[in-house]
Amino acid sequence: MKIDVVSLFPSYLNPLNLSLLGKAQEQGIVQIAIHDLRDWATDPHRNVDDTPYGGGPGMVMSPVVWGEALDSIREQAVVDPVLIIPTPSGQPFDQLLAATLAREEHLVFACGRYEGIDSRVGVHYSRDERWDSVKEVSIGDYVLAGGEVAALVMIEAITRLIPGILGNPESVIDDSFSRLDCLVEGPVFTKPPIWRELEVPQVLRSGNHGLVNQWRKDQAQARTESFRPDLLSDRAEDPL
Ligand code: JCH
Repeated sequence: MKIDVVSLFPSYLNPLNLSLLGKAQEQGIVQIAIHDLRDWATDPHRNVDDTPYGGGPGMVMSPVVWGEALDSIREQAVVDPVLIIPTPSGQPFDQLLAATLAREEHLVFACGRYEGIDSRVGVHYSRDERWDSVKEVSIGDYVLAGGEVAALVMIEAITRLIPGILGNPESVIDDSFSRLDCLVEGPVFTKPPIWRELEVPQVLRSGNHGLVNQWRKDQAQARTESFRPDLLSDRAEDPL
């Protein structure tokens, strides 16, 4: 998978070269390129933003500069890429979207700053047949200072689903939200059996797999009821 990230603060994306993703890049499973948006600014001051039409606080990122950046990335591409624009007003990012995007060959993340990117950028690239699709995506109901951290979150969630990137594919399938029953995971334990007077539940050390599985289901149900009742009501509406 090829991933391009365009940002005014390219060093925000440095974590992409660490750990799991650093290794995946060395192995050639993923190729990540970080681009500085300012490289495509043309005016003498290399500005990338301007005042908002209709008034109001802050600045809006120029569609002219973004157009140059995204066109030039498309020129280098060998397949139609998916354009992902992080924004607090986008489609919610979830495990299903992560799994869908993990099957794509080329993702381009357009990370905005200030009050965001001129809305015509998303409209224009939705109509451009040289792009597979455009997705405006929110990672949650809070406002970040820019799209970089949202892109990091999405890239981590997406790339760990690519076959060969994790040594341990079963742990991926068993995660919260990738399970068909849509419950969060219950608690997990390792040695020692007693730590600071806290004991690992006896059932987990009983060796009875049937009892262990039932206990885990009950724990997952209880945790979901207390922290994520929304998941249980969604499930009731959903025939799956
Ligand atoms: C972003 C901002 C005020 C945006 C600029 C670009 C995504 N889930 C999620 N939270 N926040 C983001 C995100 C993504 C890209 C950008 N900002 C800051 C500030 C806004 O409207 C009043 C919009 C935030």
